[in-house]
Amino acid sequence: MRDLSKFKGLFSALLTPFDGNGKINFNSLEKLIKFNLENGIDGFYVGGSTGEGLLLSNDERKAVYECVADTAKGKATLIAHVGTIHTNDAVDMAKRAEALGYDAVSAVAPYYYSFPLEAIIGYYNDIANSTSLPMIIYNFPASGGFSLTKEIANRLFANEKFIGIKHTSNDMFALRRFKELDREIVVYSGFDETLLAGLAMGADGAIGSTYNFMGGKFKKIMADFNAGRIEEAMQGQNEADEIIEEMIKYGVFQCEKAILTEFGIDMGNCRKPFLPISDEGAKAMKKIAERLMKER
Ligand code: MN9
Repeated sequence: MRDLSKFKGLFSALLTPFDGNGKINFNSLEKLIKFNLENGIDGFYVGGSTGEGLLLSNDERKAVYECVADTAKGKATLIAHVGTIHTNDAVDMAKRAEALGYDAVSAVAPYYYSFPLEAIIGYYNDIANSTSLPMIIYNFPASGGFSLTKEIANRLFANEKFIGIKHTSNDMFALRRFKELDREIVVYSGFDETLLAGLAMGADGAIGSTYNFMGGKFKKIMADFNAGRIEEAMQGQNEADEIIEEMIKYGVFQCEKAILTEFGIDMGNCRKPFLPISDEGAKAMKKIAERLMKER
């Protein structure tokens, strides 16, 4: 039986900063990783939706893995998101993550072609069997139509390499059912705005984008929940949700970059076809950043 303790806790879905020419800004990336570590983040989920992983080339994705490993290895648990539409590319990235000393790999289901279930199961097993690393399924039904069920999960988890699910869905019923698979796995709450609900339904941890700048606030929500201080946890969740509600209006990743830039980490824009943040959005995020800085 594998020890899953290092996979529990609060994980930042790490953002990818870009410079004025649209290239990855490794200087800012390093600062962002260190900032997250200072805030007590337990681990990093690298190159996922938040990291614009699907807008990076394979070489860029590997370069980001490397920067994270150089800065945070031994200080936090590292999960490399290697998901893509192309199995061989995902395998290639998983091998790189293994060589860099990552703790696990993760992948979103292959998208666009509405692949049949057997193809999706084949993709996951091909990636999982290509390295010695454990595999975490990235269940994100809104991204491409594939929705993991307990029955499908039981088939995948017959392979011992599979250890967890990042559940980016507000279907809390499904989250709970995943905790009742034939063996113990880690389940992550994937939407920050419903972290507390996820915890109440048995999530072992959370992977999310807003932890890049509100890690401390969410660590407290988790600690309050674990100590049975539900009112306090609810208050913390509500404070975070007021901010997330504003961010959703203007584009979540753009807003996160704007807030962190206000904090002094130059994050740049998101990659096209994402649009740059609107002036109105930038103003709203400046206010939020000022408030958060005062709280610190
Ligand atoms: O990785 C993120 N998921 C997506 C987790 O962006 C699809 C979340 O952290 C959201 O950004 C966040 C805001 O909706 O919950």
